[in-house]
Order: sequence, then structure tokens, then C-alpha cells
Amino acid sequence: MADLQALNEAVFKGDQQSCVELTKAAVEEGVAADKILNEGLISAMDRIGEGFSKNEIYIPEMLIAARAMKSAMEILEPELVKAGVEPIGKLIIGTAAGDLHDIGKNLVAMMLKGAGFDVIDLGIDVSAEKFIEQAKSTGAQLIGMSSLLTTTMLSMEETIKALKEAGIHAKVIIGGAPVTQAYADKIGADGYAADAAEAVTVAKGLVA
Ligand code: B12
Repeated sequence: MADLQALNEAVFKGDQQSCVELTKAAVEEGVAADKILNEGLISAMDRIGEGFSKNEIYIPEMLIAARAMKSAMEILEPELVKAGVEPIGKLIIGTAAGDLHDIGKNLVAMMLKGAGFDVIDLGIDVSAEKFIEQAKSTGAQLIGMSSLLTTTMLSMEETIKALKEAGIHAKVIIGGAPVTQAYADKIGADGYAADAAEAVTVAKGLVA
């Protein structure tokens, strides 16, 4: 019998090996991919997100859980594609031009993936031109931008301006240690989140 509760616990604890084994077992037993995703993986990441918001769980545990989830997702993704499970939204995400920090951005990308978004990660030092080109070619509804430097916060403002000038209607969500809600409002971003758990709530709100 596929044990989705054990899979849920394995994600929560960040036990990557068990995650892979239990996901493989569930797929082989013919458990529906969306059931494995929702009951085994996403609800565990929801628990992680809640714990993080309450300061009961910290970044290292969140990263380890996200990594475990990612390895389970690699097994599950082809099954989800076959089953035609619709993602709840498409998002492109990248670190602002000039910025090479990606730990926080990766965490946000993983959490959004875990929440059911189709996430296209553009990597680090992403120019406005690249955001525009990718927004057009993917038709993403959301664009995520991360900045860890006070200097590259300015690139976010320039990118938002360029996106508007290019007629891109995707909603923009920003974050990173020096970024604040006030800054997001100032540069015309549609959303801001202080951490990866909050990013999920904000992103869900923007596509609702
Ligand atoms: C690790 C690190 C590095 C690593 C990066 C490795 C990597 N692969 O990312 C390395 C060593 C490469 C590095 C380089 C530099 N760094 Co550095 N770095 C850090 C450090 C210590 C930790 C950053 C981090 O990963 N935090 C952990 C993650 C999980 O947190 P986070 O990024 O804030 O992300 C969370 C939220 O912000 C939010 N979030 C993040 N992105 C997004 C995006 C969206 C859409 C949303 C909604 C939310 C969101 O959710 C995340 C998860 O909860 C910080 C210090 C600090 N305390 O922040 C300095 C720091 C950011 N670095 C700094 C500096 C100065 C530099 C360098 C210029 C140093 C140098 N002289 O070369 C270079 C810059 C290179 C460049 N062009 O980018 C300064 C920035 C100062 C400033 N005011 O601008 C800091 C603050 C250190 C300091 N106190 O001086 N750095």
C-alpha cells in the first residue's frame, strides 16, 4: 500500500532518500499523480510554510525539505504531465540584473513549485530584456524578481518600467533581504513577500 502519510513526513523531515523511494512506490502502485502531489508533497510543504511563519522552522530545515520535495517532483513531473494536471499558474523568476545571489530565489521557486505553480527559473543576473523575452514566450501570469543588494534593487525598478513599456501585463512580485513593501509600492510591483512561505500566499492571491 502506498503510504502518502509517510511521504508527507519524509518531505517534512527533509528525508530525500525516503521521499524518492516512497514517491516511486506510489507511482508504481498506480496512485494518481495529483493525489501523491497534494497529499504527499504539497501539504507537507504547507506545514513547512506554516512552521516557518511561526518561527518554529528555520531556513536550513526549509531548504532541506524543499530539496527533498524537489527530488520527489522529478519523479512525479512526467506523471503529472501524462495525467494533464493543470498548474495553478505560470511564473518566471530570476535574480535582478547585476545580482548573483540565488539561495533565497531558489527557495521561493521551490516553494512555489511545491504549491502547484509551473515555475520557470531564469537564474541569476537576469536583464530586463530577458524578463521581457521570457514573459512573452512563456505567457507567464507572474514574474518574480529577487534582489539582495541595494544597488540591484534599482535594476528591479528599471525592469518593471521596461516590462510596462513592452506592454507585458504579467503581475510582478518582488523580494529579497533589502526589499520592503514600501519599495514594492514605490516601483509599481504588484506583490511583495518577506519570505518563501509568504511568497506562496501572495502569488496565489495574484492569480486568484
Ligand atoms: C550568501 C551571500 C553571498 C553569496 C551568494 C551565494 C548564492 N549562491 O546566493 C556570495 C558569496 C556569492 C555573495 C556575494 C556578494 N555579496 Co552577499 N551575501 C550573502 C549573505 C551572507 C546571505 C544571503 C542569503 O542567501 N540569505 C538566505 C536567503 C534564504 O535569504 P534571502 O535571500 O533574503 O531570501 C529570502 C527572502 O528575502 C525572500 N525572497 C528572496 N528572493 C525573493 C524573490 C521573491 C519574488 C519573493 C517574493 C521573495 C524573495 O524569500 C527568501 C526565503 O525566505 C548576505 C547576508 C544576509 N544576511 O542577507 C550577504 C549580502 C547580501 N551580500 C552582500 C554583498 C555586499 C555582496 C558582494 C557585493 C560582496 C563583494 N564585495 O563581492 C557580492 C555581490 C555579488 C553580486 N553581484 O551579487 C551584502 C549586501 C549589502 C547591500 N546593502 O547591498 C550582504 C547583505 C552582506 C552584508 N551584510 O554586507 N554573497
